[in-house]
Amino acid sequence: MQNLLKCAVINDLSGFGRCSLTVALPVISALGIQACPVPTAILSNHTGYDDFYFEDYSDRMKLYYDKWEALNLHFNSIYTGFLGSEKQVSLILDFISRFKRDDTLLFVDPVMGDNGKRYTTCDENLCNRMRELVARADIITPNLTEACILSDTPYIEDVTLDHHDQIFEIGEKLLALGPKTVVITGIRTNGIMYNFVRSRENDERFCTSSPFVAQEYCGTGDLFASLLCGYLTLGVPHKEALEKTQNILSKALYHSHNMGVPPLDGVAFEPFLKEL
Ligand code: PXL
Repeated sequence: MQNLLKCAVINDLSGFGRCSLTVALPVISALGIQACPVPTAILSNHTGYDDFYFEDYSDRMKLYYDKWEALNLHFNSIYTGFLGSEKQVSLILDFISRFKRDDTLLFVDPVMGDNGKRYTTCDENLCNRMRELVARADIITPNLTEACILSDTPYIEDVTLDHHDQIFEIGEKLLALGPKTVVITGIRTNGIMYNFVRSRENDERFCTSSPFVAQEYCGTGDLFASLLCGYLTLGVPHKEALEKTQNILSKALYHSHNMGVPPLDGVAFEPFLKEL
């Protein structure tokens, strides 16, 4: 009983379009970890579609996790993703003060935007307050858009190899905000996808790479973060966890592309759950 791992997943529930909780829960469960959701918002479908129903869950979250505190729950990891409002930063900091122990991994995916643009639900105040959460994290996994917002750097449109030093500098700025490890994800350069890692742990600074798979899919960042969070919760070291994450992600992307899955519908990861 003692050894069973638990991960609290603070993210939105989007009914259609694989992202956030509909990705995190199956992936983390398939890795043998109990996945415990705290919804931040409920949507009919993610915000990439032309229209969606959106209900902010901020006013209910405390009522929800108060009961968890009464049950004296603690978690081996806390994974935060999409936030429905700025107020949720305070709620998550409160959640951390109640449920994080010294050995709990705090994994923050600062979901704010993509392709140089903020998501429609993410205003400037939310972006600013996201830094408070980032400061507390063991690991953050921004894409380039989010890394630029957090570090107050202009977005780099078409990344070439010449930009790579600049991206490591952005990683340095993000590390200075307080997290222990920064992974800037999904940097496409000349047909290769790179992840840039900068960590206080062993003073690490390295890139991982994998071939770009023909098509970009919504929710790719969520699949990446869910896999990585799961492997790190299991105690897999950074580099190996990233390799395992990238391996499954590439297979799921190839499969989605081959099956003609519409990019908005997200990465079809389901056939690969049994490989985890
Ligand atoms: O995949 C990031 C994400 C998460 N949650 C919601 C989103 C998006 C991206 O569009 O709309 C609701």
